[in-house]
Amino acid sequence: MFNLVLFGPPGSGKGTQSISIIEKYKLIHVSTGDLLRNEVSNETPLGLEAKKYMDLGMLVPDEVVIGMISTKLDENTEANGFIFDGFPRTVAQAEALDNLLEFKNNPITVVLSLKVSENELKKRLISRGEVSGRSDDNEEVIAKRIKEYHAKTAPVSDYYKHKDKLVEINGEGEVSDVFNLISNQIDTFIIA
Ligand code: B4P
Repeated sequence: MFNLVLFGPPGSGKGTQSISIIEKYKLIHVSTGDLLRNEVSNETPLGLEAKKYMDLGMLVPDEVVIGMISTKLDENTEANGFIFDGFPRTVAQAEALDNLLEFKNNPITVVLSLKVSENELKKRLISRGEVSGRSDDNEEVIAKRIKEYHAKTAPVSDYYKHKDKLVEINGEGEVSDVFNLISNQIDTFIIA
C-alpha cells in the first residue's frame, strides 16, 4: 500500500495536484477540506461546528478531523493507497494518523511538501475567492489562515523530516510542471 501526504500552506496547490495524482495512481483521495465543506453544505451538526472555525481562518479542532479520517479509512479497506490532502495539519493529527495506520499495518510512505512564496499564495487564494465564492478566500481570512499555518501546521514538516519521510517540491510554476516533479517522486516508490 502506498500512502502519500501532500503537505503545504493554504493555496500551495494540494487540492489541484491531488486531482491528477488520483487519476494517474488510482489512490483514494482524503481531503479534510472537502470532507469539512461537504459537512458544512449538508448543514450537519459537525458542519455547523466546523464552519465557525473555517470562516475565521482557524483550524477545526483535532478530534473532529481525526474522527472523519478514521471513518474514511474504515470505508476503504481494499484501497491501493491513500493521498492525504490537507491532513495532517497539526503534530497531534500527524501522531493520530501514524497510530491509525500502524494499527492497519500500512504506514505513511512519503510526504511531499509544496514550497510556494507567501505573495504567490495570497495572489492565488484571492483570485480563487473571486470565482469560488468560498467564504474563507478573502484577504482578511487568508492572512489568518497563513498565520495558523506558521503557528500550527509548519511544525508537521519537522515531524516527518525527523522520520526521514519529507521531500520538498517547488510548487511554483505551471500546474503540469509541478505535477511532473510530484510524479517523479512517486515513481521512485510505485509504477503506475
Ligand atoms: P483546504 O481545503 O485543505 O485547502 P487550501 O488550504 O485552501 O488549499 P490547497 O493547497 O488545496 O490549494 P488549491 O490546490 O485549492 O482547507 C480549507 C480550510 O479547511 C482550512 O483553512 C481549515 O479551516 C479547514 N481544514 C482543512 N483540513 C483541516 C485539518 N486537517 N485540520 C483542521 N482544519 C482543517 O489551490 C489554490 C488556488 O491556487 C486554486 O485557485 C488553484 O487553481 C490555484 N493554483 C494551484 N496550483 C497553481 C499553480 N501551480 N499556479 C497557479 N495557480 C495555482
